[in-house]
Amino acid sequence: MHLFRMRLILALIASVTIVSVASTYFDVLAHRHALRQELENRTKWMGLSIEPDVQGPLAAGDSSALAGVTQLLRAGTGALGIMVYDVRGRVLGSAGPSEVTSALGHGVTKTLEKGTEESAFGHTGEWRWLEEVFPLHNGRQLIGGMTIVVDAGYIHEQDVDLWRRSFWRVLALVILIVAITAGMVGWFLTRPMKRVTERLRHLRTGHAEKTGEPDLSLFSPLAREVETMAESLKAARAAAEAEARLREAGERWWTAERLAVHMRDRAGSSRIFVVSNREPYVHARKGREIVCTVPPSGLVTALEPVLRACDGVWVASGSGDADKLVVDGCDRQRVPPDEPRYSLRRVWLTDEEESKYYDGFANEGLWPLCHIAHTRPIFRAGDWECYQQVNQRFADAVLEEMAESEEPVVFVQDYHFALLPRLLKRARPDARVAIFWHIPWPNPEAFGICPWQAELLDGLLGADLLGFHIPLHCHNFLATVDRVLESRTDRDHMTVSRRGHFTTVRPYPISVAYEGIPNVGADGDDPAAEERRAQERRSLLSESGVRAEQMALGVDRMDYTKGILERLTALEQLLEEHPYYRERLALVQIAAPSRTRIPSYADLRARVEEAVERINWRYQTAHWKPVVLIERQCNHEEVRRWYQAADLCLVTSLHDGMNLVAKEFVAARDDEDGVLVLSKFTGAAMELRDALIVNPYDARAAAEAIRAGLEMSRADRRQRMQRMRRQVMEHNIYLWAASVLGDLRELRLDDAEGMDLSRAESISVS
Ligand code: ADQ
Repeated sequence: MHLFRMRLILALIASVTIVSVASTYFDVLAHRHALRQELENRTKWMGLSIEPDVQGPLAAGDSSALAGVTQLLRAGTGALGIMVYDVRGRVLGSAGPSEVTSALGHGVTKTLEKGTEESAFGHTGEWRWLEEVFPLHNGRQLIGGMTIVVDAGYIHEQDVDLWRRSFWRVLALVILIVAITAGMVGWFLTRPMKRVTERLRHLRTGHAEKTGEPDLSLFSPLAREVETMAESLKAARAAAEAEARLREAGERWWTAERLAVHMRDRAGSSRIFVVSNREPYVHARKGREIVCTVPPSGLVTALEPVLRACDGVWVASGSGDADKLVVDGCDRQRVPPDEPRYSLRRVWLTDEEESKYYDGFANEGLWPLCHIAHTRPIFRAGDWECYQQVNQRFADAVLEEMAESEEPVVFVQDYHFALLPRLLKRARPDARVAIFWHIPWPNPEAFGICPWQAELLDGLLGADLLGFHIPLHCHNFLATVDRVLESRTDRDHMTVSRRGHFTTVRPYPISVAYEGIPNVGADGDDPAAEERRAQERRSLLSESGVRAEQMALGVDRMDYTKGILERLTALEQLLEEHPYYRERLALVQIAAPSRTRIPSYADLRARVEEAVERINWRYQTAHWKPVVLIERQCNHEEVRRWYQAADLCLVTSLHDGMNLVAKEFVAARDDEDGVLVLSKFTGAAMELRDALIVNPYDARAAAEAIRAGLEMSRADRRQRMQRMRRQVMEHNIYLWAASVLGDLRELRLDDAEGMDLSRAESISVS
């Protein structure tokens, strides 16, 4: 850069100098010409005015008179010299310094020969002059000539002066231009280049954090390339580091990259098909534009790397109001929109289907059936009909998509598609089909109230692999099958054999996408981090006009299984029994509106709002109220901010398959602080043993757990959080996906091959 700068500066000096010298040269020439012209004119006037004084004595040939006249005229005009010649060129009168007069005479010969005026500039020694020669006449006859010599030295002096001034001007100009150029080079080139170099060096050395955006507007194509390269390098390095970490950790930890490689290596020629009710990309109209959003869902995080790696197909119901505008003639779209890697096939549901299959059978029937939350399931024959039809429509779509694939792998999601595994296997016995049941499976007595339990079980048993969150749900399922269907269940190996087809039942605890390295072993408090968290808490609470020293947090869909009312009762109990917490503790409940068309959900919302109002009315003061209810869906970043600012997170589900909020809270706590109060009726309670486990039905015990959490020592909080973070990291969502899909690939499909599955049409109920 120095050499470049030196060269640039030298080139600038040379070019500025050449341009300035040339321009000065022409200035001097023009100026000199003007001065000479003016001097010549003046001298001519002078000559004309003194001519009569000389003509008389010259005509008379009176040389002594001429000598006197020339002396007088010289003194009178201020000329340098005056000389008068006769017609033959002899000097008749002369006045002026001898060095000058002796050097004259050339012009007079010409004048006497041609009778013309002549002028010439000359110099000798220190003298510089203009010699103007006039012909002198007597009437028409040429009688001689007169030379007037005037001083022209000032013209030379002005030339020199002009050059001198020009020199200083050029010098000042060069300095100014060089300084400005050097500054501009530094600002626009050297500085950004330095930043780019620094960034590249950081990339090379592995510290690729952004060090502020270098202003590369001058070379934006280069900037884009550098940024793209930086991103790819960062991703590659992260992946390599993750790989190294995994090797180091004896392959205990899973990442998106490892999952993708793992699945690509094992997929062979099989294509992967995922079926879920919710789609991974939603297109919605926003004014004149169509915007694409990814709904917050752990499933997309887990399954997208697999689908990307194997160019799979995701079949889901189109829910966005612009979804139909972006699909092709076969209802397909390549996604992600900005880097298409796999296909999304959309199935369109009518309003009636939405209401009967989704709201009705799935959410008013199966949801309360599987959750022991004391909300009565509602089963309507019309809903069941519709549920079957929609399952068939999804099956048709999946079968169409996998028509060209050999031994396809299908991963079905959740209770919306209990019949799908059977429908798929019947048409494609070579397909490997897994279904994951995201909600609990109750005991056989509870499940037995469903009028179509046998059909549901038969549908599920079409799968080769059936996953639940925890072993208890697997056992409940096997017990239900035992009771309801004619089949052979093996509790030890967790399989069901029915008409020669085996279904393996396994627990796969779902999780979140946490890939960080736990800071185990780090010790001591970080007062700065504590202060930052307190600041964040104050700022978040102040948005609701509340001041409190401690904050408890609940994040849920507004669902009766989540125990929101029980949580409020526990808080009320705490405030009643421990007045100390009045004006000190605030519970922030973020509740995303959910299934709002279903009466039991509308009813729950009204009851929650009523309870919040009651508690607040009872305890609130000028700047404090015990409960802040935020009824909306927040984005991922917002939820994370709340998690990080909270002292305590309350998960009080009455019954929950897993509950991802508990794991999200743990994953968000980089500061290794915060307490988790967790219901014993969640799947998460099996894994997060360091949470304060509570029975949400026992308000007093739950209140005590909240108090214990708020009063827990920093060291205890830290130790518990560290252990929970390690657990979540080692059992993240990538491990979940790898386990389900890995097991599905490993299964032997021996008995399904070539079997006449049409015989399985009629379901035999034991
Ligand atoms: P859900 O019943 O939906 O899932 P959960 O596991 O708690 O329950 O996940 C809820 C998700 O929604 C979390 O990711 C949470 O962050 C998010 N969420 C909740 N309220 C929100 C809000 N107000 N704003 C933004 N996001 C919010 C079902 C089963 C569970 C099982 C999961 C996964 O009922 O038992 O754990 O599937 O299998």
